[in-house]
Amino acid sequence: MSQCDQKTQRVTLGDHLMATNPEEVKSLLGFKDSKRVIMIKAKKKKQRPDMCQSVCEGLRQIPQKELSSTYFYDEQGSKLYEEITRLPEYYPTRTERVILETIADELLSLIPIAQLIELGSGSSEKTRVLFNASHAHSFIYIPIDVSDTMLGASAQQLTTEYPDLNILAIAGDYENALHLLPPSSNRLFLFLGGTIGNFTQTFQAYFFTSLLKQMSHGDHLLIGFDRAAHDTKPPELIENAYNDAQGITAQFNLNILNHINRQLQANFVLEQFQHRAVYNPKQDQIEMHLVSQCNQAVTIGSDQQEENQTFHLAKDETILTELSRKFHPEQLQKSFEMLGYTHAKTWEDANRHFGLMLLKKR
Ligand code: SAH
Ligand code: AVI
Repeated sequence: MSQCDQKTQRVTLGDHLMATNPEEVKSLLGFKDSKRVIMIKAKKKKQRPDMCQSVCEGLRQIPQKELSSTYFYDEQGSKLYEEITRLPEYYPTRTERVILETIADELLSLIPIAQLIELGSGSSEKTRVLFNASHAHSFIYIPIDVSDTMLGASAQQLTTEYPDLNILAIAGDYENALHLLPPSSNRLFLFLGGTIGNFTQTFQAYFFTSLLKQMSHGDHLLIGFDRAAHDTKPPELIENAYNDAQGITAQFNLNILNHINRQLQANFVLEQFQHRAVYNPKQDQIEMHLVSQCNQAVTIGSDQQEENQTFHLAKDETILTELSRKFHPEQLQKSFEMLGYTHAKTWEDANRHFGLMLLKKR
């Protein structure tokens, strides 16, 4: 178990001792001794490409340039995503919330939760359904998110709304953060919003295999998934969710270029790109692109930097920014069983637009 020492603001996590930087914690969270929240930053455990390397590799790719959808989520990107979740066209968030509200009591009676760990927690908006349904907050809530400003602000807000809730907020990439989890049994891992759809099939298999290795007997995983088009879910419903009338999804898509410009001193001109999102019925996925409006060159890194790199885009050439895969529940269940998970239960809304799948370690 973790020991959160409020006075020293240090967190002991199994074998890892992470000393938080108190100034950083204070500025991110407005931390007060009375608050039961600790925020830590996950350090890189593995040698993974940094942002510059990943962006340059993606832009070098032939024939399809691409950027990791993780780079959507700077402060502005997280705010735009929150706006998306409230759009009339974007059905996944409100549908998932309805399912959560329906199943909350049943779920909490099935699992005696010691830790509630949320991957890609964002604003933790829907997680409140579970906080509201549980009478005493005897578990530790561990939100993990790469967007540290959103994570900090949400954790702070939660302490106000739920004064007896202990929160260990981990800022960083899922993979790095998972290595920092305090050992425990009876953990419920949450992966909501359909974010599993933003993983490629290969990464999905790799990621959930490593997660399973970390899970103990009695741990569960609850996955929110968006369903593929079917008899009562026309493809247009899915496509419209990514082409809203107010253009918020377009802003969200273009913001990835702003994030890269700022972080990597790049010079993307946003006006020279256009948002495109199409549903590919053969692959059951939304493919989101930025379409170059002219022949252009983009430089990553400033002139003063030795290692700057220039990339050329032809008119109408696209950069793939996101895949949002949609699922058939039976296939999704089978893919988890093949990895070694046991299927416990799947719930869906009345229209079968969205689902929640509960899995456990065999
Ligand atoms: N779970 C929330 C938010 C989904 S949006 C919901 O259901 O509404 C996806 C979230 O995952 C964002 O908050 C984003 O910052 C986070 N995220 C994206 N890539 C990540 C990564 N590699 N590691 C950790 N968090 C990530
Ligand atoms: C976070 N994720 C599940 C969203 C999705 O629907 O794939 C991100 C998003 N992209 C465009 N709109 C919303």
